[in-house]
Amino acid sequence: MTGTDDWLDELRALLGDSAVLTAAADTERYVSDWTGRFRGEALAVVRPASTAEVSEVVRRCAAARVAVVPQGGNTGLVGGGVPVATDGDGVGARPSVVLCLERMRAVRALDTVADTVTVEAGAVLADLHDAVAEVDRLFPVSLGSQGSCTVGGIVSTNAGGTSVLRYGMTRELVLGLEVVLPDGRVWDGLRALRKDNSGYDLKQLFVGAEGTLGVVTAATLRMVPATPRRATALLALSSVRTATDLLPVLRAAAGEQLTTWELFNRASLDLVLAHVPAARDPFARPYAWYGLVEVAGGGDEVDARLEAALADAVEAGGVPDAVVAGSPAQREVLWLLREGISEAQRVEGVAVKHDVSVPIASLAELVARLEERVPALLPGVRLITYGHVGDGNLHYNLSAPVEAPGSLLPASEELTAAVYAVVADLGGSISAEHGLGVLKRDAAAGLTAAVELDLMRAVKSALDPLGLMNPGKVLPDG
Ligand code: 2HG
Ligand code: ZN
Repeated sequence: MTGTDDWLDELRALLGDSAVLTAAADTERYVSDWTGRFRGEALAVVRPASTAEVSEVVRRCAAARVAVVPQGGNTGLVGGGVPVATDGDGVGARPSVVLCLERMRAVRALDTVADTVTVEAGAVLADLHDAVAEVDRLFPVSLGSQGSCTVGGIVSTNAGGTSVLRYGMTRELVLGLEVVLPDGRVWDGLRALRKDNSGYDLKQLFVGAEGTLGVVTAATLRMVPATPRRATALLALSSVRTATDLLPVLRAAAGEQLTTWELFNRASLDLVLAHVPAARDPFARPYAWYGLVEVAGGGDEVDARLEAALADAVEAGGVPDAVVAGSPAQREVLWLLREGISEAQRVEGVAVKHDVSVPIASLAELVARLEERVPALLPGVRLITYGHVGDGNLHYNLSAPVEAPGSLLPASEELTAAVYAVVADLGGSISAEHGLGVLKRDAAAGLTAAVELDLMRAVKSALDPLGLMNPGKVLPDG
C-alpha cells in the first residue's frame, strides 16, 4: 500500500522516526491486551509527545479516514485499548493506528491552595501518587495496576479501585480535561473550578467514554489530604452476608476514615498462595471468605478506630478470626493477598471475567444464586469471587476446571449469560468499573433501554461523525 507508506512517512517526518512504530516486534505489546483475550492489527503505533502533536496526528487520521485507538498503560480488561481484530465480528475492524500517550507524562501544575493537580494523560498513576505525596497530598484512586496504568486510562475508563468507598470513582475527582476532538481540534477544558455551572458538563462526557469521543491528553484532578497512617486488618468471614452486614458496623466505628472494605473467597486466596511467592496465609485454618479492612488518616487515631471497628465486628458475629497488620511490611503482605488475585488468576490461563455490581444488600443473594447456576453449567469451574463490598462490586471471575482446561472458553457465552441474567434480575450493572470495550459491548446494549442507547448514539455521531474514534468499542454499531 504505497498510499499508506507515504502517509506513515509524513507522520515520521512530523514526529520523528522513533515515534512511529510499524515493525511487528515493536507493535506487538500495543496491539495485544493484558488478559490475553484481545489482539488486533494496526497500521502503526504512534507515540506523540505533546498535545499539539496528538492534534496533528488525529487531524491527519481523519483526513485519511484512518481510525484512532487511544491507549494508556494497556492494562484494561475489556479489550477497549487495542484495535479490534479483522477476523472478529467485523464491528469496528478498519485501518487504524494505536495512539499511545506514554510520552506525555508531565505534571503541568500543582496547586496546594485549591488542592488540584494538572497532569498529562500518559503519566503513570503511581508516579502521580509520588508527585502529590511530595506536597503532602493524596490522589486517591488506587488500583492493582497503578504501576502501569495511566491518567488518561483511568479517566477514559472512569476507573474504580480499592478506595471508592471513601473517595468515589475517578469521575468524582476530575475537575477539568484537555481533549483532542476527532477532527483534531483541541478542547482546553482544564478548569480547576469547584463551582462551574456554565452549561453542559462536557468533561464528564469524556470520562468513561473509553476513547470513543476523543483523546484525553491532560486532566485537572482533585487532591485530598495525605493519609500517612494506615491501619489494616484481614478478617475471616463466615459468609458474604457477614461482609455486607459489617459495612455499617465498620463505618459507624471508623467514620469517614474507613477507606477500604474488600472481599475474597478461599479459591481466590488459594490462587494467590500458589502463584505469588511472598504470599502467606495468616490464619491457621482455611475460611470460606476473607475481608480486608483499612482505616487511613493523619495520625495514631487510625489504630484506635480500627481496633474499635474490629471489636464491634467480632461482637456482631460471623468473624471467626482476624489479624491486624503490625507494621507497614505486614500491611503489604495482607494487601498482596487481595491485589495479587487478578495476576494469579492470569497465570492459570485466560479467565472469563464478570465485573458486576448490585445493590450492596443483594450481594449475598447474587453469590448464592450464581453458586447454584454456574457450576451446573460447567462442573468443576473455579469460582474466583472477589471485589469491593463497599461498592457492591464483585469480580465474579471463572477459571477453567483443573481437569479440563480447554472447557472454559467454549462455555463462556452460556456462563456469562447466566451471570448477567441474575445481575439484571437484581437490578445491577454488568460493567461496574472496567468499562465495556469489546467484551461487553453487545451484552450491555441488550440490557440498555432504547432511549438511553439513542442518546448515546446521538452523542457519538455528534462528536465523531466519521466513526473514527476507537471503533467497535462501547456501542454495538460504533
Ligand atoms: C481488581 O479489583 C481489579 O483486582 C481486577 O478490578 C479485576 O482482573 C480482574 O478481573
Ligand atoms: Zn476491581
